[in-house]
Amino acid sequence: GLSYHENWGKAWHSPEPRKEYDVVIVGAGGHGLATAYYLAKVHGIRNVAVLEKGWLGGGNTARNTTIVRSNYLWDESAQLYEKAMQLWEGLSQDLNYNVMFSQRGVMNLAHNLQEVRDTQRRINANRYNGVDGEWLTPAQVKEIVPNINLDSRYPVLGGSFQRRGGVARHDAVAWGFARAADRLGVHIIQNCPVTNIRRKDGAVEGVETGKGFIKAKKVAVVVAGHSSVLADMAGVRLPIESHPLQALVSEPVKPCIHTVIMSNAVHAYISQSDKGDLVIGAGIDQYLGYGQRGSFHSIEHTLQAIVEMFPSLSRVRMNRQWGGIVDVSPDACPIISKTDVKGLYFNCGWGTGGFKATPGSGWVFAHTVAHDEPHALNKAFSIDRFYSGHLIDEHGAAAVAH
Ligand code: FAD
Ligand code: PYC
Repeated sequence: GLSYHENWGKAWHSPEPRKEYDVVIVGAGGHGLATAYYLAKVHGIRNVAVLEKGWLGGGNTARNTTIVRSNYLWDESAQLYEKAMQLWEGLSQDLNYNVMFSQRGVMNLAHNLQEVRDTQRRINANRYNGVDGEWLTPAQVKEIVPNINLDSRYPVLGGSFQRRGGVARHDAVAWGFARAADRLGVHIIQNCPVTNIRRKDGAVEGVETGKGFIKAKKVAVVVAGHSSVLADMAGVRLPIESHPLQALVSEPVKPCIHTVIMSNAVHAYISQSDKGDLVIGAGIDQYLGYGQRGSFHSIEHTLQAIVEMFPSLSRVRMNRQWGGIVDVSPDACPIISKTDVKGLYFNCGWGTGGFKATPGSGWVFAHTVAHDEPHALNKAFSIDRFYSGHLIDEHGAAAVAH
């Protein structure tokens, strides 16, 4: 069908690496590519390479359930995720690439009285921060999601609703940022694993890779589940644990779920893709590991909950299941930070919830790398909070069981 389009140009080039760059970004997920794009576009730094051990966008960017929202509890995180939301709202135009951002709303269900109180508190905090949110009674939940069973083993007592939340097409986000960064002169180099970070006199010198040594004035690491592995190469310790997180999709069915529904208590969330697949995700697998798969009992538990809440889905067949490796920090918040090694920066700890942050993460990380100082929006997310004790506990708003 596409045979008449054989002269299509490549979306991005695959250059041989230069000997030296101003900035080397490790990891071509959405966050690394967004960082490269904003470095080039906003800060005019174009002698940049993004090094990827596999194919671009093949990590968690390709494996997530694409939920986008900004309804976090504390001021610091609400403002950071809200910046990302505002960037999402203009992203397809900015990149000239359709990232299929669909603001179909995100609902977080409450199943017990404590969850009702916590959720209502969060809605109030959100509104103070200019983040939209409203409380839904069970009847209002049913109006938006007619096929939900409110009276199962997990009774629905209400929920929050962020109407500006929704989903985006994960691959398109990586591809859109990659193409736009490439057009600004950024080198994107795939199949190029970083195997060591060289330092001299307390400063970064460059990276050893599968394609040889590459010198760099600055090295910015954005490798999600492999963050502590890369940190170890530079003698830096990060308070990060790597866990599998699983998701699965069904065969396509006719439209039956028109918003995103999340339930922390039952460890399940569900939406429906434009193609018709039901996209379902689980809580994290409790063990640590780097295998991009998970254990059967986690998804079995999730599907039990989904079927209790949506009995009409009990006969739908599941097509595919997979796992990604998420980088979980002690307060369920990211680390976007300089390190004690001059010229070395880390952006990690997004855990189960970094897809929604992709443009905002790139925006503030590019600023941090360009100025060697955090942006006002990521100042509170520096690594030193684990020494000062100024943690930002977002386990509740993370909305995925940890
Ligand atoms: P990645 O896309 O993983 O990119 C990191 C890249 O670094 C990878 O491509 C990897 O190959 C590369 N890399 C690693 N080591 C090296 C090396 N040594 N050299 C070179 N490259 C290297 N978040 C949400 O907001 N909403 C959701 O609905 C959601 N659902 C999720 C569901 C699942 C099942 C999973 C696994 C995650 C989910 N997340 C969600 C979390 C989200 O996917 C991540 O936080 C986010 O995608 C991280 O983006 P990234 O660009 O940092 O990571
Ligand atoms: O952070 O909203 C989220 C999320 C949903 C599924 C996984 N993470």
